[in-house]
Amino acid sequence: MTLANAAYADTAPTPFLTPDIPQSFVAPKLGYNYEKRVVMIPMRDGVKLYTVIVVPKGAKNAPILLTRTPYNAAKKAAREDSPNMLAAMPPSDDVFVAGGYIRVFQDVRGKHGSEGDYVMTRPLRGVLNSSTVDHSTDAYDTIDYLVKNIPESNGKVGMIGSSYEGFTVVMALIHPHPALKVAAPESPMVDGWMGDDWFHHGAFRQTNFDYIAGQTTARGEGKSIARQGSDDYENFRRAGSAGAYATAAGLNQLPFWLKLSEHPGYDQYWQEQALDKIMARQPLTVPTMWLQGLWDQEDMWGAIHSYFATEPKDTANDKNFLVMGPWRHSGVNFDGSTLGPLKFDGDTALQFRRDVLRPFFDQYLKDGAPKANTPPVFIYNTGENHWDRLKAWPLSCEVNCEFKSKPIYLTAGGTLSFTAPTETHGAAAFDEYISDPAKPVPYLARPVRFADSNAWKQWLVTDQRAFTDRTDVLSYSTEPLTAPVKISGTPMVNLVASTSGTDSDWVVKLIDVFPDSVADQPSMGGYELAVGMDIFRGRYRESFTNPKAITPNKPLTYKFILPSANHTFLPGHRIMVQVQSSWFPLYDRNPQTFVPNIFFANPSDYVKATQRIYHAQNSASYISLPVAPVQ
Ligand code: PG9
Repeated sequence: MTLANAAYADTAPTPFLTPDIPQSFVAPKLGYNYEKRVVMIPMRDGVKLYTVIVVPKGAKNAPILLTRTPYNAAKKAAREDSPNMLAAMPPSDDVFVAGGYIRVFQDVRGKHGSEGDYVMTRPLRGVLNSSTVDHSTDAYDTIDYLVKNIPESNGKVGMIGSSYEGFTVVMALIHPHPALKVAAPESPMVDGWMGDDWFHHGAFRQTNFDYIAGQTTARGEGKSIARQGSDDYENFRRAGSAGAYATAAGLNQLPFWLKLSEHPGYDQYWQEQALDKIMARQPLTVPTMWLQGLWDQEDMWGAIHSYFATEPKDTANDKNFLVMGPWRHSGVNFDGSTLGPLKFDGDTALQFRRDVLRPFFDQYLKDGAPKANTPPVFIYNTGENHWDRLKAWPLSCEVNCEFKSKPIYLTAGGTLSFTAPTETHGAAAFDEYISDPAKPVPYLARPVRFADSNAWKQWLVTDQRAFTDRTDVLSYSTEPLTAPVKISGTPMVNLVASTSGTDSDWVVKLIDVFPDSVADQPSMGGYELAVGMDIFRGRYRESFTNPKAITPNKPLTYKFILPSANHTFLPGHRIMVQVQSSWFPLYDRNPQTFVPNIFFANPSDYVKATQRIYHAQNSASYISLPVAPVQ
């Protein structure tokens, strides 16, 4: 008798040629502290969406936490093949698993296990969507099903998710299902043209090509774009325009790229999708915590602008909340102790999830839970390294804030000063550089690899010294500060500049320069940390919808905002501003000749330009700094 027969006394010996791969295999669920159910939930148009429901063992009257994703619900709900729910769920679910929540992940229509057609960030029903469905109805139908079909639930649903998943949370807030009691859109993609993924103030972000290919070449995992060489700076420069790169990569087969390239300006296509504007027109019924990173390299616009848009409706100050942590994109869901070389006061992401997010969700989702002590605004001070609990945001601005912002001027000799320039127009009243599209300023020190996800996650905090001494980058700096300068709000750029071309990009960086020597972290000596930086495509100076050629060599004012900051420049540090005209290959190059659509600029359109930044009395360049008192 074989060993096997001894174990299974009643079974006949297994013939040697029995195929060793059975028709199916079911892993035993012994010892699991949760049960996973996979259901296809029908939407109002008959399309069924793949949904994973994870119920903790013994759950009764439990709340439901829902995420709708284009990133594979099955995978999201199976971080590890573990009998322990904590190990099986995404790491940031730690606080909700501990709280006994039922967890639900759903594939959006057209992706992974779900039926239907996929449309990138499918617009709301209306001028851009003539069908009967959108993410608002899909969320509604899903919530309706969940509260009727999970006997262990108490019928209350919260939604959470970052980026695209944050976008689906915002969509659910439009005509929300009555069982949706609370929401946390994390770094939601809200306005893809103004400052989220696709463009910033009209300048196109070429990292999106990989994203578009990854998301839309297949219903499941998509294809990546093969590279000619290992430095994307060179790969993109050699290709020419963004359109030429896309054509060479075969992206003309992908409808989303075609739609995007047909709408380079802020036309109806983008305006009708801008969810902050749409939220501003909605009643505010669901308590919502808008959150994002202060160094969010993907969706820097969405959360803060949605908060601004909805805040006037929150008359009782009990529905609209803002959280900004010292995080990269989606950093709230990972370890928040460090970002690049920056070290924070403990795991700031866990602190937030444990001390603010979970009590906030419990309050609205758990029967009999106490009222949480949720600050209207919870924001990290990135210079002093601590959380601030504030009543309102911003603290400082040009009008109608507790404190009034103060201009800091770009002045002669590369200086930066709170005193306005006194020079009158003339030869000395500007600084000049040549912007050459053949040698654009890199956004990261070369070699640049978009596929290097670590470099991408940290790029907003990389040392700007790598670029300071380029002849096509102007730097203006204060003396070392003798007293701290705190900013709490949105720095506004007022750049008076001319170009010898007929179009131009303007990149402005607000930088904290560390002292030459930093005793407890020598590698930070002299570090140039960007507190906020952004790009503006000059053709949109007068109108985002109708671009216009720039009059060559004429000083013109360019006004745009930098990302919000809550930062203290400490004594011994210097404040610096840098100005340049390219940020490559993250942003496509401006040819510096006005053409109808920059995506399809011809090689001959790319010309060198002489750029001047003015610092005269009647044409002063400055940043309006949201200065607030230091406590
Ligand atoms: N930032 C990503 C994205 C969202 C929406 C559209 C395109 C990209 C994301 O992280 O989901």
